[in-house]
Amino acid sequence: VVGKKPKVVFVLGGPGSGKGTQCAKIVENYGFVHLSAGDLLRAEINSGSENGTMIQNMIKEGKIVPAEVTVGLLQKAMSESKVQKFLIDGFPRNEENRVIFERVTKIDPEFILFFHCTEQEMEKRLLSRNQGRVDDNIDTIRKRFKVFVDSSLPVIEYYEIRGKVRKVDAARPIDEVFDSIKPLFMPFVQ
Ligand code: UP5
Ligand code: MG
Repeated sequence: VVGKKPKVVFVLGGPGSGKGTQCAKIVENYGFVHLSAGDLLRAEINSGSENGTMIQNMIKEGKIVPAEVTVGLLQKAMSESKVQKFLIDGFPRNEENRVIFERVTKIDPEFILFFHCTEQEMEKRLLSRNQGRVDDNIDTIRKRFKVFVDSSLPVIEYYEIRGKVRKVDAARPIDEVFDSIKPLFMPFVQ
């Protein structure tokens, strides 16, 4: 639709901090569209795409897939959506992700929803998730934590300096976390 610039909230936080869980609740209550970069990459593996094997190997090692691939999937999903309010979950994960997304889409996020949680709690959650994810084993979980600290926290710092980060204590029960983020989405109620 002409003149309808998409509104984007980036949802970031360590592996198992509860990004997907809270996004589902935001969708129900505030009419956003949830785009999990990880889910889009896993769907790409299952579709038998030529990038599938490469993506699968990166996820198994907890590494970040090249930005062109992820940004391409996000752009496609955004262009196919009628609603233009997006929660982009688990992205951007590094500087390269951030820069390429900005260059390709020209979108400046409304804010960054940052779920803060201890590694001990996140590890416990991931090890008891039992959804058959190839990266939910202790070896890969440790690698994911390291990549988060080394590559993703600097992106959060980038936005922090620009006053865009809304930090949430994600170590609390699901409903308490959700109650604390509701006020952030009130401005988006039509
Ligand atoms: N749970 C949730 N909230 C809870 C709470 N408050 N109290 C108690 N339990 C809670 O939650 C995880 C588990 O904890 C669930 O069982 C839930 O019930 C429970 P979830 O909401 O799934 O957490 P989430 O933060 O979404 O965890 P996820 O494992 O999805 O985070 P990751 O960031 O690790 O995974 P993602 O899918 O984003 O990425 C996976 C991989 O894909 C990456 O490692 C990378 O290899 C690749 N990737 C890229 O390369 N580029 C990208 O842009 C994105 C991904
Ligand atoms: Mg998730």
